[in-house]
Amino acid sequence: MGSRSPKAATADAPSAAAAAGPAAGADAPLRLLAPDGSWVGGAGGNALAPETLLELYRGMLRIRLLDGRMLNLQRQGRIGFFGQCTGQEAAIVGSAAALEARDWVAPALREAGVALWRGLPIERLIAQCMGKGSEVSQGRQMPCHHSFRAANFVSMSSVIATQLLHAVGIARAAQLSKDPIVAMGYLGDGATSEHDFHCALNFAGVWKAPVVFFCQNNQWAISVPFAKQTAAKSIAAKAVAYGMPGVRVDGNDVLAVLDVTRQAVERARSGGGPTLIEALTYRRLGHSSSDDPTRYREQGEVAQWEAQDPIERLKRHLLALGLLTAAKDEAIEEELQAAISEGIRIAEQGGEPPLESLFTDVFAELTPQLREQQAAAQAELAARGGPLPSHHGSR
Ligand SMILES: Cc1ncc(C[n+]2csc(CCOP(=O)(O)OP(=O)(O)O)c2C)c(N)n1
Ligand SMILES: [Mg+2]
Repeated sequence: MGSRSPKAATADAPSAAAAAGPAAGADAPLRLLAPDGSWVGGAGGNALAPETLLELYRGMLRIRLLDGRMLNLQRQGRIGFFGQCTGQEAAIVGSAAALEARDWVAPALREAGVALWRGLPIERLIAQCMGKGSEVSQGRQMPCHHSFRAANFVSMSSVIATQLLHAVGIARAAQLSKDPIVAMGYLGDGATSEHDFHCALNFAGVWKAPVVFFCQNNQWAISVPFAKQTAAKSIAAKAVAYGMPGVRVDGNDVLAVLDVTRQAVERARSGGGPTLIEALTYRRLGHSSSDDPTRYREQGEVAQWEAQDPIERLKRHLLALGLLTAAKDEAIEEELQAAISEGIRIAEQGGEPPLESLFTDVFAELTPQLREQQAAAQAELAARGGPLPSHHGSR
């Protein structure tokens, strides 16, 4: 891995060029791989083990293929809603790979791939989107909002920025109990306009809490472009106000993302306090399966970012290193597709959540109001002579 330290942002760092990809120049975000896959990280070259490089590649490709398959399921009416992350795979996998199993993740809404990286079984991820009774959230959570307790992955939050406070709370608790874990709080560019973002960064800075804020600046917050989100030149620049380093990285370069995130995680774990990382990337598809981005943005912009594809970039690098061949690549894709097909098959076999689960799992003892509602639901069910219609809708 390159020995270059990421540049700490200053208030006059350059802005992310929404249409042109991460900008080049003296204050450019850290980049180790050029879009053509060549190493630009300086002397020494890429020092990651071949297995690690291939794992990163597989991890990114799995997310890309899953996005395509899940979107198809949504269009076929087999799931109600899906939040895709095509184009952001390097930011997701590179940051996830910098964490240890003991660390904690407070995700936003594009980090299902982090849960997968941390071992979430694919059939469980799919079952969650289907609202199946076989899955821990029992159809009561928005589709695509995963949680994975075994890997310290708290429930995904589309309530923008709330998870950052959770990340700081987890980090502060660990700090007080001298538990050497790091908490990672994910956010999007839009979250930086939220009150919770400022509270979280402020407390993290004051406490020097072992937390890393990882912002996927994908240039859009639904239909709001980055230029309308903030007049700041960068998101990383905002770190200055909270007394922590702000780092900009090419979010479509998985090796650079891994490098800067590892440094931030090490700093946090060794008592050096929090870091705000801004990964410059791009949301190539709609905000969700319910969105049509052609209504508010130019396709030319999308095409420019397609040329920065994170998976192609690593693939070219691996081909040049001789770690990948066209045949091996095809075999990896086939294997991943087969695993997704199997995941869909298993997930679809799961039954609907039992009606009773609407009332259980929330309070240890039902409140009088819930008892009343439970009785009403049971009476309704008996009157209809069948199950109530699914409450699992789309948004
Ligand atoms: C507190 C709150 N306000 C508004 C919304 C509606 N909303 C859902 S996603 C979103 C935009 C998020 O943009 P960003 O933080 O950039 O994340 P991205 O979707 O690009 O990953 C908004 C405004 C919400 N879910 N929560
Ligand atoms: Mg965004």
